[in-house]
Amino acid sequence: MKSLQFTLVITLFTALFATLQADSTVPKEIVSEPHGSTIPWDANRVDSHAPIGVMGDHTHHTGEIMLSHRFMYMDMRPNYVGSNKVSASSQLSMQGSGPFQIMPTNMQTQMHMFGTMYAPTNRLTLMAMIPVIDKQMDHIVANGTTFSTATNGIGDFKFGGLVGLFEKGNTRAHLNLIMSAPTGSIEETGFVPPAAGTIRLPYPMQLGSGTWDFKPGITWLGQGGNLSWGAQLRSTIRINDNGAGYSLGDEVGADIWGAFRLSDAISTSLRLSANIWGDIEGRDPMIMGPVPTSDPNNQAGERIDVFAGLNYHCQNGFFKGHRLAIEAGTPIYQDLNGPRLGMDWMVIVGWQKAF
Ligand SMILES: [Cu+2]
Repeated sequence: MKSLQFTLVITLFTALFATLQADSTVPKEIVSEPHGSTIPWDANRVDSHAPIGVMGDHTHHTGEIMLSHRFMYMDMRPNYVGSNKVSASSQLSMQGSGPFQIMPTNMQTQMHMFGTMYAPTNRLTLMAMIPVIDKQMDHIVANGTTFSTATNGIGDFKFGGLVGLFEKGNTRAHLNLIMSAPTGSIEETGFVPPAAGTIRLPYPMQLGSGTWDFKPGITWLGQGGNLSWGAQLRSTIRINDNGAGYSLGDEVGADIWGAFRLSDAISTSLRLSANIWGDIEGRDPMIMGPVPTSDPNNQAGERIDVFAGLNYHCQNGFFKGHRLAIEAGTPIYQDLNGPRLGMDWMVIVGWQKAF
């Protein structure tokens, strides 16, 4: 299975280089053909950037550099079995009918994502992102006591290219070819009172995947009048097993959004985000315990979130060209291989500036 994925990665990178080769010989006029009366896609519009929660949504013109910083806060609660909410205590052996000695009750994830983009040509935008992550999880024990664990540090470094596919009138599309390097720790430990010691913490508290991951996707964008819209299909393919003996589940996701331009500087947006991810393959022998977060078969799920957002693109003065954006979302559907904590709400704020 892993060698099949490796072949897929090689094939896609070959396709990338073939595209770049072709790029140098295709005149610009053929790449973008203005369509009669249609106004061409405008990269300077406030809503030319997708809602801030979408990554790799836009490309840049030759020579442009962009810096960005996003902050994300996510609150997870309560536990789900399938699409049903269940109380933590109902899953405990002494208080409920469940098999567990420990249950998570809620989790908070904070992430700072620092990013840079650079376009060597109009057809290719390179990008790199490094996250700094802070996680904390509260638990209840079968005897009624509670405790929390926390981890923090850098996550997995992501880098790659966005390759223009076409630009036709007021629509355009690009490929997202992103790799994730295993720079995040998968050996985070914490003091767990029921274990009476410091042990390696369960999978959701680790900071990285530990694997090289390929994240191919495709993004499509359109504009018309004061409206804009877009869609992105994305995936995460774990290429190898990590040093601890497992790989996180593969993922596929899709986003669709629409934005309305209120002025040259401000647009509002609505986004639907659907995600499906698999269980863990293999297991880390250091991660164990009578808690569902330590079970490799207790991780998979699917979820659809709805987000409302605001983009701001400063038009004049000292901060001309700076972009600020915010987006907040909550699930409208989730079905989890639980018991497992579900997402309750999240907010993302971001700053971007191109030079
Ligand atoms: Cu950018």
